Amino acid sequence: MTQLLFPPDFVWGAATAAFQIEGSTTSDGRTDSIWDAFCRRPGAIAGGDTGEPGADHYRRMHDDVGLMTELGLHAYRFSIAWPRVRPDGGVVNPAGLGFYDRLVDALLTAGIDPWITLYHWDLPQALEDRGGWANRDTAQRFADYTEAVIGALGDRVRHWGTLNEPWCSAFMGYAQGTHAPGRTEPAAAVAATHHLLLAHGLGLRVIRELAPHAQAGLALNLYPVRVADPADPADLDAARRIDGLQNRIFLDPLLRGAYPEDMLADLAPFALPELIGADDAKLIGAPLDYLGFNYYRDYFVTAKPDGTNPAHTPWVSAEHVRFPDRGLPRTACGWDVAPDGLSELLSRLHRDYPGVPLYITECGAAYDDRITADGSIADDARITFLHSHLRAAHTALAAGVDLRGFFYWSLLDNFEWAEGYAKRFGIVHVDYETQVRTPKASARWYSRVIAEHAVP
Ligand code: PNW
Repeated sequence: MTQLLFPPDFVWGAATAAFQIEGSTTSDGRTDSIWDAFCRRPGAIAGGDTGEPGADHYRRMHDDVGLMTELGLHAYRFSIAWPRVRPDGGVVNPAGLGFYDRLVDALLTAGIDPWITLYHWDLPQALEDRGGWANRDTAQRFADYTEAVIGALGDRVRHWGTLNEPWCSAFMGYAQGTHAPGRTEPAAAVAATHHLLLAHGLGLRVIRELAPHAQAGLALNLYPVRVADPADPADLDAARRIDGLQNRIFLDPLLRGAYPEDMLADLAPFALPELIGADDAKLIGAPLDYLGFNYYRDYFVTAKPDGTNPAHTPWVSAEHVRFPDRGLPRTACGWDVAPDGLSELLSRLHRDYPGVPLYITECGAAYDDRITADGSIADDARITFLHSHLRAAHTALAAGVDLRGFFYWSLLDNFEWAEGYAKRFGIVHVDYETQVRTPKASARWYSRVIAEHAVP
């Protein structure tokens, strides 16, 4: 049997996020985030699910680190809950910081490298009450929060990420309204985009000052965009717009120092040019030690109408674009399985944004896992997904792309945002009644890949 070998220093990890796994949403001084509030809105979350019980990780943290050790993970990417550290966005809460202090120590003792994301979507609701990400001041509040976290953990943690998927925060949260805070105001989404990028820049400056030896970056969600009819100028324009709104509006200011001209023009009616302060571009474009990106699927786009007309979309200034069905296999989330897109995306980043080491900070799939009579979970579909995406990553490596690591999403089944607990992404199954953890077949498979530095 042939094997695809990965470099010996390639980082193999798994990822989670605070609100999705922790539970204990009122413990030790934590107050509401926008997700706690959004979960109370009737109809917002499938099944009426909330952040309780999560995977009860707040109370089972030590067992979960034990699980990571069993799987042989090199690195664990997790996020810190802002409303634990600065409840209501206000003064620092040592009890909330204490949890992460113990988690970091447990990981270091186990020889697992902590990769901390500062913002994975749980803005304190009190800051949303003052305008949320549509308010420029929230970026400064993020810098204050970053200062508290780096002050407490910066001596031990080597890898930091400011934001996770600012596209989701801005466009699903403030335009489409399917994510917290559930607003449907396109101009607020555009403002949120800029203020999130500014928060990244201000947070990065704090990290550079307080932890000069740390590696810092962030995680974008990037998608290759494929055009339905390359001979149709309207379809080509649709692809340009979606690529701009999803990928370039973040990549360009971060890695080239300025928003793309076409996005500035498309979003002029939403006042993007006016939002940009004198020093913003420099802050946002400060050098990164790595670029993380989350890969789930590609997009297939057309400008041809399909008879639908959604009231709210995340696609500000591209509301007419449609995503037709190509008949590809899909995950339980209805997302097309498109591993080729991963190697393409890696090659594009290498070509268009050279010089920055790349990490796949999330990649994974939800499937309707079934527990068999003997208690095992034979999630063959997830293994196939993982296998094909790791092959794609290897293809890019072989082509010379500077890819340094891969984090599976997710370590544990967890709260899948608007989909609630119904969608399971874990390589470890969680029984939400008993909180019993059961590694799925995919966990065993991934564990062997890590041990052998190779994909069969
Ligand atoms: C990412 N969408 O979220 C997040 O970083 C994770 O927290 C999440 O659990 C994972 O991917 C799986 O979904 C997304 O509907 C959630 O387009 C939803 C979408 C995209 C990304």
